[in-house]
Amino acid sequence: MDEPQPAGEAILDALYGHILHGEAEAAVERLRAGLAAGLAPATLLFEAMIPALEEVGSRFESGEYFLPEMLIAARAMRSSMEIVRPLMADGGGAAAGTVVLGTVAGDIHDIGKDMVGIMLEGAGFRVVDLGVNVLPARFVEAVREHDPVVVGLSAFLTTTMPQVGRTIDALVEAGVRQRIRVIVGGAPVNETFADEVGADGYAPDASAAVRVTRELAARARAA
Ligand code: B1M
Repeated sequence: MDEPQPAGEAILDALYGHILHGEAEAAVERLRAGLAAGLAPATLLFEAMIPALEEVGSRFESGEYFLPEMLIAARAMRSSMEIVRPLMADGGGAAAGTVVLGTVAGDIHDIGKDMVGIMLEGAGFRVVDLGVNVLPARFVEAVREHDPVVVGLSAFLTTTMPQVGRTIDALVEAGVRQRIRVIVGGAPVNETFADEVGADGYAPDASAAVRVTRELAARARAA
């Protein structure tokens, strides 16, 4: 006979399954049940929601999932993130400085970028989120408008990675590059790529993004 699972683990398993299968309403219901049972928002996010999307990616890669499955899983993730976001982003304002954040041109993935935004807000940064498919000129405009300490660029496709370099080039050409620090991230991006395109920092995930952004902001203040 199977061992009975502790309530928290059963909730995490169910939430994982609902996101994996794109069952948005059931996912939200399980998420609420998890919170009511005392599970931390970060536990629900990092131990159920994100692993589920990782599995979606693996199934897409192996041909078991197609675009519709990926879309409905993303929709279930989004609905769940709407609940988690206010619980995690309670850093209380702009004390740490402003970060302009966006997914580069040609790329419409935003779940990972949004998570970085949530964590940065939670760490006390004011986040100006430009959304997805952001043209280099829009980043330049946002730097002029919001005077950020750090600009964060996300790219999730190998085909959109070159847009990271183009965006940094546009910041240089517009004469605003020296006022800001640039951090880059997204699944196909790595440290070597970040160095090649002239970024100041790279982070593999949202919590590392907070650490690196803090370091970059501290360096900017000391300069
Ligand atoms: Co897309 N997609 N997708 N997709 N999708 C990937 C990225 C892919 C890896 C799937 C796969 O094949 N395994 C693959 C890219 C392959 C590649 O180029 N290397 C892929 C593909 C091919 C595509 C299409 C081309 C499919 C098609 O049309 N044939 C298409 C492209 C559309 C476009 O952008 N032009 C496409 C479309 C979509 C959907 C619309 C269906 C949907 C997006 C929904 C949305 O975002 N609103 C989708 C999804 C859901 C995925 C997967 C399954 C999940 C992405 C995700 O949200 N992951 C993804 C596979 C995967 O990632 N396993 C995949 C969870 C998220 C928490 O992780 O995004 O890595 P991640 O973010 C992390 C880090 O990267 C980091 O922190 C985040 C949190 O920890 N990070 C930063 C992110 N930004 C950062 C910025 C920083 C620092 C760290 O500093 C500023």
